[in-house]
Amino acid sequence: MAIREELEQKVREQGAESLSAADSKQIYYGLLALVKERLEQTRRITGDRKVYYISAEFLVGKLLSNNLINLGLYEEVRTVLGEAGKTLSEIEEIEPEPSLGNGGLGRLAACYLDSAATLNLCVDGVGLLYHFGLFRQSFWDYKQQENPDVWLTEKSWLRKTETAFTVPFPSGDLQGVMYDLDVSGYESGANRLHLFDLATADEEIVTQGIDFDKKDIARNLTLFLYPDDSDRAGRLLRVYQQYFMVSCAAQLILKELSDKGYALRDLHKHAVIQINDTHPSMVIPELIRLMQLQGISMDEAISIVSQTCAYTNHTILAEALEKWPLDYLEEAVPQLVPIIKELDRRVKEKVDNPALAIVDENDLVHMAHMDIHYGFSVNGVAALHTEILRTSELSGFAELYPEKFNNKTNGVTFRRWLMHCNPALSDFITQLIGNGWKKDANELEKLLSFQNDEAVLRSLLEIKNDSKAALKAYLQEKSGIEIDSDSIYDIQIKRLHEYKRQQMNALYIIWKYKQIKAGHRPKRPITLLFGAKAAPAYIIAKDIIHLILCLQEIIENDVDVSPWLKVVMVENYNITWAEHLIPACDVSEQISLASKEASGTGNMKFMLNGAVTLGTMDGANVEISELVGRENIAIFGKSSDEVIHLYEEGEDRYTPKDFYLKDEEITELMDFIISPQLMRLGDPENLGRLYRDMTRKDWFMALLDVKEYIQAKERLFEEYEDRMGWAKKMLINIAKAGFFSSDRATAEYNRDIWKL
Ligand code: 26V
Repeated sequence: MAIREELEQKVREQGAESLSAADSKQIYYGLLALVKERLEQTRRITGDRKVYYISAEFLVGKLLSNNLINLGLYEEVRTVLGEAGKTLSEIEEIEPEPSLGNGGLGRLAACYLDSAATLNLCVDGVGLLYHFGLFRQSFWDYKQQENPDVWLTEKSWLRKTETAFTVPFPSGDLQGVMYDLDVSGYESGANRLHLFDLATADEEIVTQGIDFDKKDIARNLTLFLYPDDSDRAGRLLRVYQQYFMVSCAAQLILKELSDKGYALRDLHKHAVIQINDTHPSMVIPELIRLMQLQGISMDEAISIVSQTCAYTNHTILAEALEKWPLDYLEEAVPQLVPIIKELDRRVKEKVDNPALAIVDENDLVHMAHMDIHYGFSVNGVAALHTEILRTSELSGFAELYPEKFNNKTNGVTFRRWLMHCNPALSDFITQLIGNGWKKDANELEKLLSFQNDEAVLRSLLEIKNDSKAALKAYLQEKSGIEIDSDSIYDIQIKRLHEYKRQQMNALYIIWKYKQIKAGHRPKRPITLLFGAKAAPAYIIAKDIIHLILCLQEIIENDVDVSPWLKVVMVENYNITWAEHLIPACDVSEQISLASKEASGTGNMKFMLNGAVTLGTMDGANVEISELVGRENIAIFGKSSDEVIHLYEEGEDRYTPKDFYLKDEEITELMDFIISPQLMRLGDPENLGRLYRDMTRKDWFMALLDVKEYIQAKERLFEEYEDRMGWAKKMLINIAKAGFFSSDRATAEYNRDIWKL
């Protein structure tokens, strides 16, 4: 049946008279039913060998357009809707965004599932079905508030399956029920994302905001992603959640193996488990435990599991590298403790180096160490990151197991991050170089032949202007905020973390505010856009949000400055916001302290959409700069080597106080944070704490790079005025983005690790 008739029928089932009379809700649910049927008919990717990508996060985003594109229905549906006087974006407004992730780690998992299906690789995801996911952020009194994100609806893309597993806990057994999401590939077959829910989960136990009884695991296990871990009960809950996830995953893997008729001993021949950061690390002892229950010896179980598991490291930040106190594990997962101790004993027998132990002298269990000893592959997520792992953070391991270490520079799916979020640019590219880039992203390089073509460059600028106008309209509708679409859009969107240095960007705002106050107006107005959630217990991160929101307000109400400078922090930043912000961006802020950002993936999405990066030599920025050349990116700040040396120098490595006191300009910027003007508007406790932290500790060295940052930013804004020159930079960035396709990254995982 043609899509038109099929959709007519589906909207009637939703109670509409006809498509043209249907409201957005009826059309959305009609399309949902239609696309779900198509997905069920889509060929299932199968294989004798299969990857299980286990992750605490899968930030899949809204799925309607994504599935329409992949199933080849996008254009037709766009046309049919257009004839009925509707747009796809109106319809998508109805779809709730699944709240199953926090940031880059989860979004990367979603991109890889998309690419694996596209490349016909048999890769299923395994994770948890969080009822309220990551909290919903709102602002009140210039502060972040957290509330449950109610995203699960009666009708959704999820399919409840018959599969359920029993997971043993000291307080009794709990049931995990499997829900599936179909993962379509672009003009290809489909894989699945398996999400386990606790059969007895009870949303009613949530009381105030996101508070609930952390000890009631029989009812709370799958309610929230990353529940507050500022107390012991919260940290134990994280362990319970992780164990619930990996036990369900391990049982699923063994069940599928036996359903296919393979022997348990052949697990490593038929399955690869990709451990996405350390949240799923307990899958290693859990698999060993389950194999032992089926009569396999410890020796053999260890050997098989070690040939099955591969670990991806996504951070070198010490505080993010999970280390669980042994007594937590004894309380939460006592059945794993003897196995973990045995794994540790074998390590200690083999190597006499306390730095490589699984259980350290303080009885902390280093999850990453277990992954490295008992997995066959360890990969970093960008060239620089892997290099730092090899030579510094994990050097002892790299010496012991050089063959295990490999790099897989991250990638993003161009279906979502260009074709879906920026159809005008996508169509324009196709008009210039044909369709081939959609399957082979390297073909984008063909665009380079247009770098001096004035008509092409003008069109690029026009497309950008249209996206900027679209963002202006979207912001107006969503938050009533008015921005100037002729201004430069400078955007920083990512988790809020001190190492990402949103606070340094805030210092720029203060600097620019003072400049304008002193009569130095910019050539063109500047709009600085932010999007970021802070972990609920991360106090300084919340103080930084407070500062930015206060600055937003002060500037808004200052008639001298507001025509020239605008600060907007969007509420509840998520994938949908990113899809609106990224196409409209002129300047992409990637300003982490060098060596701290493992890769970044937003940097890739911005580049692909023709933004110019303002960044440090960190993560994948390094590779971006090598690809586009120094004329097409603005690099500033200390290098990762310099930063690593500073940290090695210990206590007196770097003293922010010196920068603060010795440089008048920095003194002025910092003092503004506690000026009467700010303290009157904001909360003196929050602002005072941030000021003290930044002048005394400044662990991520914002004051070290801030002056160079301001200069580099000003220079870039100057360059923006050469419109043709800028358009050429845009074109070169787009043309060189092909390397950052997740199709390339996934193919490399398969070539070097999965070997499907
Ligand atoms: C760690 C923790 C520690 C406890 C509190 C909650 C929490 C949540 C997430 C994590 C993992 C942090 C690792 C992470 O997200 N890394 C990011 O991975 C991206 C994909 O590889 C990469 O682009 C980013 O640079 C990296 O920060």
